[in-house]
Amino acid sequence: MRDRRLAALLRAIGDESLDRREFARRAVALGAAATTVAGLLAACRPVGDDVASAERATRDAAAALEPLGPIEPHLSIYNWSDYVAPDTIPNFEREFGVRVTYDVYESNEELLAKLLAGARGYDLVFPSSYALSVLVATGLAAPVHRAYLTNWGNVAPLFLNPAVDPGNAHSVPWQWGITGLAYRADKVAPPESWSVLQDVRYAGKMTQLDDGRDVIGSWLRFRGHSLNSRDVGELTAAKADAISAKRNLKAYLSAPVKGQLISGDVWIAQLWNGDATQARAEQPAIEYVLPREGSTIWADNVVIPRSAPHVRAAHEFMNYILRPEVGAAISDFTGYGTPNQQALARMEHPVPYPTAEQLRRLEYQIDLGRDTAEWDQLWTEIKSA
Ligand code: N2P
Repeated sequence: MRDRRLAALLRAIGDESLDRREFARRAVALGAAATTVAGLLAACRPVGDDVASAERATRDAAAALEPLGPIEPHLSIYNWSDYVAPDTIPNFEREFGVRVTYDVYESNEELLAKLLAGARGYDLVFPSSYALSVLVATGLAAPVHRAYLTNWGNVAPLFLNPAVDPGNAHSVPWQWGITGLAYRADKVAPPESWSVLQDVRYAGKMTQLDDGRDVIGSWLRFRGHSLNSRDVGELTAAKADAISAKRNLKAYLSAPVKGQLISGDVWIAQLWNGDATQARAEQPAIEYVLPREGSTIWADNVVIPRSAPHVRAAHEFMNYILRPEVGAAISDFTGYGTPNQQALARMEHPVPYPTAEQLRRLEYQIDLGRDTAEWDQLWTEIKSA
């Protein structure tokens, strides 16, 4: 039934009686996962759509040169958890006279689901590159008025002009990091391979991220494949490996696993490097490794949704975090890498860029387009196995 209704919606986009944003809203309302919706949209790109997005880009480029109104007294931020320094928000509120509402999420899928379902009210969100490309393609990311970013020159050249957002027309780089294994060095030897998650000796003491891209990606890498694979055979093997590891897992748990690593309830956790650094500050026995088969390197970005009510305050915040001392404080607290070259120079614990050897084992996730639905289905099957 749901599939029939989705198919009807898809036909409606095809004959242009429904626009893509309305399609996304209705499909999510029918219970389709956000990533599935993004995949369907990519798959059914109607004739003329490239023209439509080119027209939007031209309109946006012109709009980005227009002056913004005065700063609003509110700002609503929707960010990953534990991804800002404790004083970043209070200092901004005090200096700019803006009251900030701050909500958190744990995955790109959670963010995309909200925005594709038509959530309004957020002024700033923080997608990883592949999720940014979905927001740009669906027209959900607003153009950045660069004239308001007087600190833009602090961004390291490496982070300028990413393929997913040419010219940084809709985004400001935020933090970068990698996905690996955090472990309790007082309990286990350094886990060198993703296969440790299949080791029954640690059953009940291990977790993987609650994130289909990261879980399936780790098992693809384990067999020597790209973590962006669309090959049915490779994906089927990844599913089997994920399910065999799942028998040993305490849970699929993302950033909140830190508490359990600290308490010793969890000994090995698939985790992002900065969150592991944060946990280590409280429990020095927590170490971190990049498994030998390799993993994800990612860059997250600050984006203003097109429906944002406080666009000027959002720009002031973007410019604020580009200050060297503010950027340094954020990365010193989060444990992640900063794309701000002036901030890097001031950090107490700078996160160095991965070595050439590590980079050979690291891959960026890309938007899977029409194959997103296949991945979503696999993740659902793994979670319910
Ligand atoms: C911070 C989350 C890191 C973001 N808790 C992973 N892209």
